[in-house]
Amino acid sequence: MSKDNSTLNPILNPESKTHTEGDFSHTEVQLANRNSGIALETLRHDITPIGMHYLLSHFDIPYVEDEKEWSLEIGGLVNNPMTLDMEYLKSLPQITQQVTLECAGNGRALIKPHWPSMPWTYEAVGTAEWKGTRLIDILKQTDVKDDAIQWVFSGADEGVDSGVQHDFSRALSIEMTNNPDIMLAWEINGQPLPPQHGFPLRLVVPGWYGMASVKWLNRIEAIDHDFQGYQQVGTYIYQKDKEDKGTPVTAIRVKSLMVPPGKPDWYTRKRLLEAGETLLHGRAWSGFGTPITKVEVGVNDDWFEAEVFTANEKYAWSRWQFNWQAQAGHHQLKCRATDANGDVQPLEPIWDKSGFGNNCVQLTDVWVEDDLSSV
Ligand SMILES: Nc1nc2c(c(=O)[nH]1)N[C@H]1C(S)=C(S)[C@@H](COP(=O)(O)O)O[C@H]1N2
Ligand SMILES: [Mo]
Repeated sequence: MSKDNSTLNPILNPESKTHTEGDFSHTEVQLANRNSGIALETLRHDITPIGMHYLLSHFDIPYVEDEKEWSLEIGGLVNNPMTLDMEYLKSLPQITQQVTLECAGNGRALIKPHWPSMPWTYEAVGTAEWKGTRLIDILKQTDVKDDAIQWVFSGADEGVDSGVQHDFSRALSIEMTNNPDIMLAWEINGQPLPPQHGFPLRLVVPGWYGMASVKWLNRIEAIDHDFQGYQQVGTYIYQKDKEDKGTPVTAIRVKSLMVPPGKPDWYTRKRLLEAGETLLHGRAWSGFGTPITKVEVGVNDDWFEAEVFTANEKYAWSRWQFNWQAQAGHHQLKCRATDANGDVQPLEPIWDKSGFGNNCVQLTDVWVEDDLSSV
């Protein structure tokens, strides 16, 4: 008997996604409620407070009652496979690093017609202070075999995407993992990782978009081929269209954001401001810890250079500020960062198919009144 469509499991046989006209769907709102972004005013904090850092979890957050239950298996093409518990990991030399993490899909909500996925506008970014141990020190103990070319990092969460069942796994080349700044982290901002950030153990790959920093890490495996897991080859690829082989998403692209000035309108988030001197400020960051060399502020069609306060730590965002004489009327404010490689944020988005890596300048609409007390 041939199966008609009504008997096909829609999770394992989904319709392929296409760009969608019109408003965001219920499904996108549902995703947005699970995966919160930062409130832009928290860009004021050098370190984003716990609970205000953005979140992106594809599947369910694993329930781990006690970190004593946890173990990290390291195997595959190694001469010395290991099973490590949290107590052992915490006995290793510790490092603490401030790292700005950004989701590769940040900015995707601006693509038109939109791509059905997590609809971030600007807010999928945050800076945390991670404590843990260097990944490379542990990997060295495994005596990896000569034919291994990649390490695969897997989390305890599993689910389905585009009909493919998998656990969340990502690979890095053996060469990449020689970077001593990649860490296994168990603390954020001085506290144990909360469930949503990967309790009890996660990978932190500084300078890369967030997908590389595998949460709920419980397996590391050395392999002798290019990893074909869904999160490696089925997504996180810059592709013009479905036919394009594309290039993998890796480093964060140079970007800046502004703390929206004045007061918000509750529903639209548009800004109301009184005329006069106004401090415009925000943050700027780039990939692989590349320093920010310039931030410009745009007021309508004019550009001004802002003052940049370079971050104390390599992978943390830098603060910038600019004094603006706000005059009555409607204005569009922008900010645009340049990094030490000479990379500059584009004024218009450079879209790939699903809206990855959109680092185009943020637009902030403000309405300025001479005297707010009289309105
Ligand atoms: N195991 C696992 N790790 C994961 C994810 C996930 O869904 N599962 N999401 C990734 C993505 S896409 C991002 S942007 C970051 C977000 O980290 P955060 O939620 O701690 O901010 O985690 C990454 N690590
Ligand atoms: Mo992400």
